[in-house]
Amino acid sequence: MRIALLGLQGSGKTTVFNAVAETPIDTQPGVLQTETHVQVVKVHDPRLEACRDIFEPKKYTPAGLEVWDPPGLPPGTTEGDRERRGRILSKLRDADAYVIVLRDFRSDLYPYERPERDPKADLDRLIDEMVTSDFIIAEKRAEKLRDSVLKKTKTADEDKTELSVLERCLECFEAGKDLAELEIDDLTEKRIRSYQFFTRKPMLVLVNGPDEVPADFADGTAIRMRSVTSMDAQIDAELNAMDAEDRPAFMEEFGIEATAADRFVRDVYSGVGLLSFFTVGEDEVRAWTIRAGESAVIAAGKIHTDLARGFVRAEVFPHEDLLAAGGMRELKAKNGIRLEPKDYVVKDGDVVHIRSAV
Ligand SMILES: Nc1nc2c(ncn2[C@@H]2O[C@H](COP(=O)(O)OP(=O)(O)O)[C@@H](O)[C@H]2O)c(=O)[nH]1
Ligand SMILES: [Mg+2]
Repeated sequence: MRIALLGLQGSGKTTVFNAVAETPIDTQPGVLQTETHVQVVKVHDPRLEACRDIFEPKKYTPAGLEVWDPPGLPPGTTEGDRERRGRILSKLRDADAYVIVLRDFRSDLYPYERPERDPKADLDRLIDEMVTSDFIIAEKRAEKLRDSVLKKTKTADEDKTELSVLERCLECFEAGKDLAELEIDDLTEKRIRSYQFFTRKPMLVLVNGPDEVPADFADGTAIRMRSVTSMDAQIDAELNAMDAEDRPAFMEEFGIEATAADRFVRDVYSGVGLLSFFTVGEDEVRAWTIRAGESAVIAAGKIHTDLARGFVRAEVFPHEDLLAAGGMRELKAKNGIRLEPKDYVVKDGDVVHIRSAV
């Protein structure tokens, strides 16, 4: 899962990144960021730790979310700003979900920007940016396809189908509707996936500043936000930079119930609709991330594409059963392992071992 932080310059993305990253990076506020920082944030999971205690495996691998911290979107309208914005947005398209970081503190860092906070206005502006960007991509492609259909080129039939899908998307944009609401079949879904539309992907809001945000903060926006949370990233980044043994006292003082990384993972899992399944054994105990509702063959593909290709059956059991039995042998003796077909819907906390013919 690739989660991109998305926001205006100076909204605090890099500070949020440093609050959740295992190894914080050195930054200079106000210096133009050119690279995208990437780190995997581990999913701390007591259920997996309990499995580890049973096997004492050679290798222990928690699930991870890949977090991207790209340069911020420049607010200006100059040609240079437009180009930079286009470049950043096009790179961001490859992410699977977005956490929109909004500035909820006063800042004089960028003199051409409004120094007062107005996170709602910034959110509307970012959404507008994404919808416009999606619209342009759809419109450009549609134009090409119309041309091809008209000229009855070799691919005209295929192009006609693709065009009809795009036209539905364009209608959606024009009506100011969320592309996520568009109901399409799996085949059509595959077709439009290649466009990497922002507005078809899960979006979460993170309001960065000292105040709590009301739950209805993002109500009525043009794109539905899957969740809204707040973070005082400056404080959380400081906390994350501390030695682990100094953290609890600091957390207590500031009333922080869990580390920023844990809260971030929790929000992304629930907002995007993710779950973890496990593979266990003496060699490795490991967690994997999939979307709720995904099947055993998709789970197999996460482990290795060969396992999906040669999928025969999945051996499945809830990890709780393993913990209760105390070991694999005991679980087998109780007939606690089920065999499931390709379309079995994997549950959160399932242990899944794939039998494959390849
Ligand atoms: N007061 C306050 N300042 C913050 C907060 N988060 C970030 N900043 C400051 O805002 C500036 C820009 O932050 P940065 O993370 O570099 O923003 P980015 O451009 O979105 O990556 C820095 O000077 C940060 O110290 C916050 O929660 N409160
Ligand atoms: Mg930054």
